[in-house]
Amino acid sequence: MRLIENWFSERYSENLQLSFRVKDQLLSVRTDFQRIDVFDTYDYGKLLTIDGTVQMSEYDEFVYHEMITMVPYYYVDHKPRSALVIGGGDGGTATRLSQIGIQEITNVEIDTQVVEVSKQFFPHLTSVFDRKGVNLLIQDGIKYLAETKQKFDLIIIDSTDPEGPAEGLFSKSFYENAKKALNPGGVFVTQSGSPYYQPKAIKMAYSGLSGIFSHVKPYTAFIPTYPSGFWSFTLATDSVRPLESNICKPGKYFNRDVLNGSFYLPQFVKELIGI
Ligand code: AG3
Repeated sequence: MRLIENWFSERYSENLQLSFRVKDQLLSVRTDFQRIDVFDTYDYGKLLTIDGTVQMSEYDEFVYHEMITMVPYYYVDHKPRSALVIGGGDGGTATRLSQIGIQEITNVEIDTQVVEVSKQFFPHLTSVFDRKGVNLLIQDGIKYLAETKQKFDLIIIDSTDPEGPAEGLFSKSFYENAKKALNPGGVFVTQSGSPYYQPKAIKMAYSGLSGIFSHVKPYTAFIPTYPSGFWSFTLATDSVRPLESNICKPGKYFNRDVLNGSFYLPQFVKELIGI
């Protein structure tokens, strides 16, 4: 990754980019799948990027990781015990799952280097992989879901953008396999990109999941280091229980109001997905 006068920039379009002033470039490695970089930034601490796109910063990872775990947690129609994470080799998603009381976690990451790099720079997030009940598998999540006989209460897709290795994680056949691997009353959730800069991602997730699950509900969060700062997730399930949001424990971003409010979509997002 090129550093111009100690700034790392993620390019959103021909005409817009977000730049972080960088104290130091801590690592740059080309793996079998992608290029991984780690920067030490002034405003957001350590920053993990893949193919020039921000995956996680030390100071705002809590938003993404709380929202991708805690929201679906409260939608499972029983107390969730088991979860499958596809992607998420940085450990952030598995860490939050473990904190909210899910002990049986299978985490399938395609690129062993994502885990190795994260162990080096974000050990507080990867230590979950050493915990009893947490099973880290280095393999292709698409193949894993097509073949597994196991069933889970939660399936979480913590992927990169739907280009390159992650593209198949937004396909209908993948969603069908996910449904087969869910326990009754279980919940599927995928990150589905920035409605401003990646309208394709939320459209693919919404339309693909709609044919397969009876309830498909996109929700959003504010994540400063991601394109436009406005981010979407798409949740899918076959059974919605009345939410007992009065029992929900707040995180640092997540709370009872966020649980309900994040599902209220701006008009342009509704129109994007045709609802
Ligand atoms: N995975 C979703 C990151 C997508 C960011 N896209 C971008 N910056 N263009 C995050 C992995 C964190 N566990």
